[in-house]
Amino acid sequence: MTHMNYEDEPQRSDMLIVQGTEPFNAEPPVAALVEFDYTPEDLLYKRNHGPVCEYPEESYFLTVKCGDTAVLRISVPELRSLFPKAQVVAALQCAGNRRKEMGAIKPVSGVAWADGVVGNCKWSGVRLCDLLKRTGVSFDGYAHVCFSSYATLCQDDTYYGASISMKKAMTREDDVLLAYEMNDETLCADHGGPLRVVAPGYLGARWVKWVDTIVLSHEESPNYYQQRDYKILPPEVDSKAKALTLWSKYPSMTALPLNSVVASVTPTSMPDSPLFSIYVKGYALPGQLSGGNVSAVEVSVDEGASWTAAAITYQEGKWSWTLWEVSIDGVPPTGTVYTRAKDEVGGVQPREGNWNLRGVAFNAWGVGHW
Ligand SMILES: Nc1nc2c(c(=O)[nH]1)N[C@H]1C(S)=C(S)[C@@H](COP(=O)(O)O)O[C@H]1N2
Ligand SMILES: [Mo]
Repeated sequence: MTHMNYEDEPQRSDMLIVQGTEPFNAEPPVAALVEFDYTPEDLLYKRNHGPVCEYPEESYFLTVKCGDTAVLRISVPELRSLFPKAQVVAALQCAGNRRKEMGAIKPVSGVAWADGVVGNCKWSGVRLCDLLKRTGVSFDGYAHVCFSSYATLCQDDTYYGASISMKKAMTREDDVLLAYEMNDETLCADHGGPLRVVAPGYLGARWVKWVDTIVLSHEESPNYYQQRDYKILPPEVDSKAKALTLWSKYPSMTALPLNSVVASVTPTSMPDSPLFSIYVKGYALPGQLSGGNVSAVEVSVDEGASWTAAAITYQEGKWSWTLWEVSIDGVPPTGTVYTRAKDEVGGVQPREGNWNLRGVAFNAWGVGHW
């Protein structure tokens, strides 16, 4: 393996739970995470497959290619000045969110993330469709847009890469951006600055950080992280050896499923009663393929026999997360609360999540204890 240099890592907040330092992988405690509509940088998870480096914006260039032919080379300051600034509020989520819970069913391979590898931010930058139109090339026949970052080394390939369909890229309402700002501030190195892909509705792995090359292609990105990872293998594939010949047979993941999570449960005693009251808070995420955001979050203290609607306290547009809270009176001193999200197109979060080797896309009912 190539030697990777971890000497230039940025300063990081001590509010994160560190899962690994080389590469740096960390997530916030989920109770703190849901206190903010827009996740502050200090509380946004950091997920890396290699070192993080700071690059000056002035000398950071993006190259767009059709196949092998470069058709545009543009700096980040030029992207800022030559294109209208587009803005989208979108949740960023790692496919491995809740992996620890899936791993309790049967061991899985990957960072044992709890439920904090998600955040909701305001992203600003250039619309990918505006940039691609500016190249003047005909997109006919190119089915995929591949993003690469050659800037830093990574664990499993010579560069980090991913792709999305040309359709996703060119659908204006899908709001795919090349972002240079997060929450109205210059995008920092940890989150992909000077330039990263923002692909609302798609798993984090496609949001390529430090993007420096875009290739219009007939094929998906050949990169390891598009072809050999971030796929849902069937449950009988329970070892890396079995997976080896199967990766190419399964589709690359795009969207993550409808989900909800309990972030905190606060019990209080009730006057003149042996019973308690609980105050429950959490987040929910849309099942992003369906095209509808979360329409309701319900909680149950009797294993799903009856459900109470939670109040939605924050949701914004098509791609944001949903924050919710609810109080339930008359519960025993200890217990378990479950949650399920519903969406605008009739989807309901399932009771069980499907186990898979890489521990991705876990969306069983949310669960909390008091
Ligand atoms: N160049 C590069 N881009 C990357 C990654 C990476 O390791 N290198 N990790 C991906 C994964 S798996 C996720 S979940 C998100 C994490 O983004 P964040 O660190 O800004 O939270 O970035 C994606 N983009
Ligand atoms: Mo991820």
